[in-house]
Amino acid sequence: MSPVDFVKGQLRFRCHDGVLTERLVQTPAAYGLGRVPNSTKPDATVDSVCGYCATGCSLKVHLTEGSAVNLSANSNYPVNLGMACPKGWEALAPLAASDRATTPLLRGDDGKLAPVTWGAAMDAFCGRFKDVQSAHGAGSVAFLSTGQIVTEEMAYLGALAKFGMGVLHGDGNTRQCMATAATAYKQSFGYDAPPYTYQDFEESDVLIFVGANPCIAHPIMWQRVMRNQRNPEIIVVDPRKTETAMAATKHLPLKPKSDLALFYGLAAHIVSLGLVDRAYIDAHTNDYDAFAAFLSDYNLETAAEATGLEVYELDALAHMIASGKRVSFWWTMGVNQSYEGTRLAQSMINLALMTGNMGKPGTGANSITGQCNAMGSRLFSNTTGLLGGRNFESESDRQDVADILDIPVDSIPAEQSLSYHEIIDAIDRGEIKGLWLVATNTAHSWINQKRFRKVREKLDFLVVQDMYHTTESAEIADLVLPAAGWGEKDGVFINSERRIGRTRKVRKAPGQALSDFNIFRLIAHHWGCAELFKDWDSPEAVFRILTRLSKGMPCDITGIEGYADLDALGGIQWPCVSTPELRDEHGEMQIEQQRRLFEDGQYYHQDGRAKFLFEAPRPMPEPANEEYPLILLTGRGTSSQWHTQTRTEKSDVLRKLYPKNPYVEINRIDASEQGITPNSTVTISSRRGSVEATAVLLASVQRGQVFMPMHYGVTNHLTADAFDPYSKQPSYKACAVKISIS
Ligand SMILES: Nc1nc2c(c(=O)[nH]1)N[C@H]1C(S)=C(S)[C@@H](COP(=O)(O)OP(=O)(O)OC[C@H]3O[C@@H](n4cnc5c(=O)[nH]c(N)nc54)[C@H](O)[C@@H]3O)O[C@H]1N2
Ligand SMILES: Nc1nc2c(c(=O)[nH]1)N[C@H]1C(S)=C(S)[C@@H](COP(=O)(O)OP(=O)(O)OC[C@H]3O[C@@H](n4cnc5c(=O)[nH]c(N)nc54)[C@H](O)[C@@H]3O)O[C@H]1N2
Ligand code: SF4
Ligand SMILES: [Mo]
Repeated sequence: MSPVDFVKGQLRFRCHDGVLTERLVQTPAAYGLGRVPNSTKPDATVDSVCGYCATGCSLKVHLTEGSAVNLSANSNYPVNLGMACPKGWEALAPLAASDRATTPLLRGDDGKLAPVTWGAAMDAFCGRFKDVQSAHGAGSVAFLSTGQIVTEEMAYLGALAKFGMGVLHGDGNTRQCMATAATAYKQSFGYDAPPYTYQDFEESDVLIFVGANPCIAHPIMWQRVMRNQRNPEIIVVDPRKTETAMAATKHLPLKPKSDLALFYGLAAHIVSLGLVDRAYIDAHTNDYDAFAAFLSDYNLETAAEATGLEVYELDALAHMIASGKRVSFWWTMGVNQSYEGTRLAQSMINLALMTGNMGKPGTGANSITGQCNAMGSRLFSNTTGLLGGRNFESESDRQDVADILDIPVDSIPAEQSLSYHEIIDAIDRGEIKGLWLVATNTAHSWINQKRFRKVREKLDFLVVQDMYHTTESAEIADLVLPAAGWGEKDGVFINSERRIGRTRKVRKAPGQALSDFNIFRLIAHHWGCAELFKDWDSPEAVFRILTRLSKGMPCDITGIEGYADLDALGGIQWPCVSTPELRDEHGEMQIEQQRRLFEDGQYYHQDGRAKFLFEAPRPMPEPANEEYPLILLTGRGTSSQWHTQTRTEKSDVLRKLYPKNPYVEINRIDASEQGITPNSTVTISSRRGSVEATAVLLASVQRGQVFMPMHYGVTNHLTADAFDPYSKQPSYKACAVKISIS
């Protein structure tokens, strides 16, 4: 089962059990990338944060006559220390693709999308959406945004839609991704605040990865783990033996969705051993006694029963958590994308609190973020929370925002937005008739596609704002607005460790494509609400407005005066409060490059304490049964594929590093019992539909389970729309399916 590496041409591959993945440590030479041909020797370089994942690596972009010709990994940035993954190395390739949207496209009477001018596109956008609003009310137009545009654009979109256009409901694709972590932190800590800094990967003695596959999804974070000199225990809790599980010191292949029972059992055992940190609990938390009482129903046996793991393994893990010097929990989508994700995230937060593993180097209950700017969207997208982590329902919050932005307070809606799936439900009920998608490909990534496609038919007008006119969503739009992508515009991203970093325009967008920022300005003008945004005339001007909006909030960044500060320091983590001590006599910032939260044990609830939250585990919404005997897991396939593949499929190099066609990983014994042979075509069916994929037979998936990457459109034709009741995040990771030979 150990991986095999081999080199083919200039490419170095890693092969896991018959499946090609790619090498994780990158040097330009290993890939034949990052080499600048002599003819295009750069005359300048600029640093820009990568536009894919939330690691937030800095790339050094090589310029000739002001335009990007190549790039390399920045060795002088505290995040990636000279490393980048294949997507980063190939970040420029998708910009040159032939299917870039270069003019607005409007669906004509013949039912076809045809090029129109920006003027005609604006007439259609404003005319059609205003018609919908006058017929069905202001709330009948909604938007769905993203974690992949710069923070300044996100804020502009949210402010334009909600304050300028009277739109009541808008959410982001971060609902699919980070809503659970955000909700869990808010409830436990009083604010959505991932506490860690990447240095913690290197300073921990016990790292517990839960439902996270950083080897594939966050390869450079994984490299940071590999730099840890403390000989750490690395525990991976995942039903599959992932690339990360293979590289760990211990893999716990639990049954899908049994994590909550696992962590309650571990917590109960730690209590029974008397290994809790009572001093920390008493000084910094609330509701521990109720939690301890709740735990009386749990123990290692109940955990072993639920998870299928052995009591002795769990006992060892409980001792490691309770006695390890520096213990850290790291979770990603195996936790967040669950019908009980919020309580599950909090079950790890509880363990960290009760063992005093918070606020110290190498500790923490740490959610790893997904997209390059998911963290920006959590603070500033103005979707389900008011700008800066405020609440729409709070009169004083609305007044604060109105004062800072100098806009009438009654232009700010007093109600909370519907979340993503509630917006889809409202379309289904005929209450929302206009939808605007910005930088997200709902017609591939959203759960239960068959339903989404049906619901789409109920919309009077669908606008898709994207870099490409070929995405599944653009193809079913009434109007396509051509957008510039990463590398074609300026702004900031906020990475997983709360680091605000700059990304830059290093190329001109093709044809008439405009940055999202300029599209929003154009819409404000045509809609007739430009007056509200008179000061929002450049990304940096908006960044300064955002710093004002952060004042007094936990994410306070009033100390950052402009982009130059971010350049000078290699990005800056929030908070960064303006104080007299922040700068020396030359005006230079005196601030640590790596900062974690809660070092003083002060949380953001009014009384400064964190809260224990817990609830009994519930059964899986769609368990396997006789007709559908297998549990389908979904997630990331390789580090060369990004989501719905609109960008990564445009690179010749990346395309060589992943399978072209959809595939399903099946346990070898299950397959042989059904007569399924390697690489044959099989039909996978759920209660919602049937799709075909190539069978890949592995021992790394357990019996009774199969795995399909989300990168192929077919996967979400199978998934079942179940949601966490608190975070409203979809439970993408488990539904019941059957497989037959095609
Ligand atoms: N089954 C299953 N489904 C899943 C998941 C899973 O694990 N399993 N994961 C979920 C998660 S965590 C996520 S985050 C979502 C991701 O789902 P999506 O957000 O839908 O996926 P992307 O392919 O990243 O879509 C981004 C779109 O924005 C466009 N774009 C890129 N940059 C820009 C820009 O600067 N401006 C504009 N206007 N457009 C731009 C791209 O071309 C692309 O069409 O998928 C979710 N879906
Ligand atoms: N190459 C690449 N990198 C990416 C992305 C990408 O598309 N491609 N997307 C980015 C984004 S937006 C995100 S959100 C992250 C996602 O990053 P990850 O969450 O690390 O990736 P996933 O593969 O979606 O899910 C992680 C693991 O959860 C496991 N899992 C499924 N069910 C359960 C369960 O019940 N319990 C436990 N413990 N584990 C379970 C799956 O087997 C899977 O290995 O990656 C980011 N990085
Ligand atoms: S790890 Fe993430 S941020 Fe770093 S180069 Fe790869 S995709 Fe970009
Ligand atoms: Mo995500």
